[in-house]
Amino acid sequence: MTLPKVILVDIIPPDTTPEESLARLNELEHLMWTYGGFVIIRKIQKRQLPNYQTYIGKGKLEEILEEAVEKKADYIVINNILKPQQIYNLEKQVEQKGIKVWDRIDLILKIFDKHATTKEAKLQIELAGLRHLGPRIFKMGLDLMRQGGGIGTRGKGETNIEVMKRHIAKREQGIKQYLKKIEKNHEGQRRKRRDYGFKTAAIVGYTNAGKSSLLTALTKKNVKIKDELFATLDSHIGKVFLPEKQECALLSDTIGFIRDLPPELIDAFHSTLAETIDADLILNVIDADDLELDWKIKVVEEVLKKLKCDQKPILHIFNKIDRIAEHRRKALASEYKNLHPLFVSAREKMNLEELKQKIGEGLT
Ligand SMILES: Nc1nc2c(ncn2[C@@H]2O[C@H](COP(=O)(O)OP(=O)(O)OP(=O)(O)O)[C@@H](O)[C@H]2O)c(=O)[nH]1
Ligand SMILES: [Mg+2]
Repeated sequence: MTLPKVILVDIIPPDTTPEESLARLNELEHLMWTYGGFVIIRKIQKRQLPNYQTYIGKGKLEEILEEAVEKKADYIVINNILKPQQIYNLEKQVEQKGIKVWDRIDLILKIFDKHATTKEAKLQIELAGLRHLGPRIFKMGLDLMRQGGGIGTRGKGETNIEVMKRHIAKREQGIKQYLKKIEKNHEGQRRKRRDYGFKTAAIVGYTNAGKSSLLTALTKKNVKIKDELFATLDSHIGKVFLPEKQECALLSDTIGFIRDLPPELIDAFHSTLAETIDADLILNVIDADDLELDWKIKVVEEVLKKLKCDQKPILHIFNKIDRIAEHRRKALASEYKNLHPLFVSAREKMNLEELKQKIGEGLT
């Protein structure tokens, strides 16, 4: 199977540092690779404000479109969150050449779609997709109407849009109802666990930090572990025995976080994230081998705030220490000493006993 050819585009503020702009594009490429695409060109445009109509500035856009046609690209993926109208305007310029235009959310949703295994995850993705695509669908309807021309057919166009709107609203409603039912079910299960006296700790962190690996290492629960972004989309729960306390606690693993996570996605994944929202303790897993961990820690903090989890007790776990040298570990320990970092390796099972002890202390 030949992979689709992709052009990556990132529009960044002029004061972005070279390191940061490289990191942004690398992450986008990792996302693209996770989806299954072959990156042929990477483009950056520095701009204070995006172009109102097409997001990308005129000159740069012409250059990109020319190269896209010449190199027979299949996708142009823009690393920003565009207005549906802007994506639509861009797509209009290339659709005849068979080129598709996606923004960052389109790409994330496509990866989610590829990795989703449960009905719950699939429906959550559809819901987020409807919200993200919705206006784009209306816009398509409007265009059809305009092509129809004269006043005589306008009424028909309007009706089409009305029909489309109603259809989408009904589907959205149906999904929300179904998800609510699932959430009630989960709630019931959590109540039961609480009644049995189980405390819960929720593993969170940037995507690919090693959350599922940590759950597996601590509980022997088998969760998909992959060097891909968003390998996990559902929540998984395992039991961990805490020797000091001579009792078990429950650990949950769930979907990872990422920069620019749109609020509608967090909303749509409410029932999956409920396990985190409800936990007694948060285990924040950080990839110690990641040179960009600083802003990733901030992203995770922001999402925790959005989930109203930032006031819960949090353990900061620096994972993958088998991959870093002693001097980096020392540097991290001093740089992040206010977070009281705990250094572990989920893969090599290093320092897990100490971690269990801290979990025990955090749960009292
Ligand atoms: N060297 C090393 N690699 C690790 C460690 N923990 C996880 N990894 C690797 O990091 C990658 C991501 O691991 P996962 O456990 O799937 O990460 P995750 O945070 O659950 O990722 P998502 O579910 O995709 O958000 C995999 O290739 C793991 O093998 C570790 O302690 N050391
Ligand atoms: Mg995972």
